[in-house]
Amino acid sequence: MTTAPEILGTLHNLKTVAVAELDAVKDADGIEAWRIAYLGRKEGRITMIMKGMAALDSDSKRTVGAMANDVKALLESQLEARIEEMKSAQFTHASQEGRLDVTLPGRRPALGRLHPITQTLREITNAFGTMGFQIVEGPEVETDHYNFEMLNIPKDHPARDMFDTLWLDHTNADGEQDMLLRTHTSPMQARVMENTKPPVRVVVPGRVYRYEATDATHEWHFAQVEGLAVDEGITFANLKGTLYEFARLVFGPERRVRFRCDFFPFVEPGVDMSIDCFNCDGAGNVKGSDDMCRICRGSGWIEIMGAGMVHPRVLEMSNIDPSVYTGFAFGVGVERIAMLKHGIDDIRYFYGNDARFLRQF
Ligand code: FA5
Repeated sequence: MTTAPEILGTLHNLKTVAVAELDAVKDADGIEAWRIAYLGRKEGRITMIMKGMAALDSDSKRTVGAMANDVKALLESQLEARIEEMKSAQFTHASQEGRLDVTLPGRRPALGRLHPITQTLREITNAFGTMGFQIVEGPEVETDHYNFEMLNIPKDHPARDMFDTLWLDHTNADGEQDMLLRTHTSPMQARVMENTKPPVRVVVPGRVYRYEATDATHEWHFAQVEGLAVDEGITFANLKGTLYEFARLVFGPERRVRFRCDFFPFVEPGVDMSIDCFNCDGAGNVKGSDDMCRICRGSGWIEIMGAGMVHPRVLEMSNIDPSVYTGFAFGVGVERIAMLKHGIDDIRYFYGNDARFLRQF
């Protein structure tokens, strides 16, 4: 945990470095990059420092908070001054060359933004980051071995039907198709366990693919965040505690959460976790009518992830002794989280490339 004197030291250094960097900035792009790095509302250095104060006692919070606000105000005023300075330098330069027509309307530069799914993905990984999970990434083109076999789904196992797979045109020595577009981020469970000795605590964000018909809550490609924790003495209580904290961080304390038994061959026991439907507030029907809510299909709940205790067989296959270690795993659907957070009633908006939709985030 970071202490108050450490945070004060960081703020002090940050002020000096930030002002020096701002002086060295040469153009509008540099100014914007500097602004995002230091004053960005989501992940700027000042914001991150303020977030880090949460664990301090109230006296320290007051002292550190006051200094953080002072530094923020100073950086904001320095930024304004630097922008004015650059504008007047530009004006002098251009008018000296006789090229500046001050009567022309200004041209507003088009600023890009992060896709709402990228934003949500970062929010999810940040939430698990606060609980000590590291981020790792894996390949989207996977082998049958990692996507299925290492997850306790051998060839011809009926559980393969749970995942409508997009196979690649590639065969092994026996003439069997052996490469695919990963149907979930779970293959990274085995890849991580093979290469890391417990304790393991990782989250794996990434894109997955399924040969599936699309509807309001299903896409054929979507994003998942896998989670895996393996250590001595990990229990189902740890899984529930972690996922409750995740729901609290991402949705706030008022959202209701439900766990139900579910089957995944790579966990035992397995569950799915749902959150009450944002569209009908969990009622199952459209407010003031008997019409069924089309988002939760009348159930009042939206499933956001599968989870469970890592199956001993999966640990064993990755050379981890199940008599010593236990673990939990989960796989969150990112689009479903974004829909819940923003009240979006059709998943297909995310990939329709309509700028009017995307501009809202
Ligand atoms: C899995 O993919 C498992 N790998 C999850 C898991 C991981 C279970 C670790 C146990 C341990 P499932 O097929 O239910 O499970 O997908 C997980 C989540 O992805 C779902 O809860 C849902 O939020 C999302 N999801 C599934 N299919 C789609 C789809 N077609 N479009 C959008 N999101 C989807």
